[in-house]
Amino acid sequence: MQFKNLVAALAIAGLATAQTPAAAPTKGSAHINMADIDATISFEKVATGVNVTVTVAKGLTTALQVLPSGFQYHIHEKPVGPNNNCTATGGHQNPTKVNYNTAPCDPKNLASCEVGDLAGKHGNLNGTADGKVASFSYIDTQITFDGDNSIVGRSVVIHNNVTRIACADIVTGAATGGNNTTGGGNTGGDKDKSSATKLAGSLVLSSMVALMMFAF
Ligand SMILES: [Cu+2]
Repeated sequence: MQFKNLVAALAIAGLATAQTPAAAPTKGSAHINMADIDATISFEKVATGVNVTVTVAKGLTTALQVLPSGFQYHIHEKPVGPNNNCTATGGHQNPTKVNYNTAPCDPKNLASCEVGDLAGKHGNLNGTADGKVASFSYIDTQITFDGDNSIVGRSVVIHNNVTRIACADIVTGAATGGNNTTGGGNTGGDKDKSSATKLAGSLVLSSMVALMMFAF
């Protein structure tokens, strides 16, 4: 009898583990790899906000650049659509409903900026002769990995004046390939989460089997 109780307790513990919500991720990245543009925007939670690292391996040339001020890039509300459809990403991440058209983002007054307006807050990407932009980093104090300002499930879009020229989903975990909807696929998925879920699942399964074996 006691052993049966133990097995039942194990099974319940296994179920409880499986139902515990996963902690918010602390890392993510968008690897843009389309339209001859290769750019990676990485995000990592730090004590003061989210550290953002931008690296452009190719594609942002001065020949392509329309505006003297450079290429804008933002976090957009929704993921990229099928076949790298950047229009499907919707508008900029803007939970505070800032009206960008009437008052441009002033980096010294973050309340004036759309949360997802990384270029407005931290500067545009300046094109180069060979299209590469040296890696640079900054800390954004608005974006987060959970809550209203969460970047999880969103995307990054690069613009050339008003044209959306390239985009990719933000994938949590460390990126290993392109995040575009054609090509590399979402290879940078949250592996920690999936392995934790699998472990919880196998605990439940083994507890269930044990319970069935000893219950009768
Ligand atoms: Cu944008």
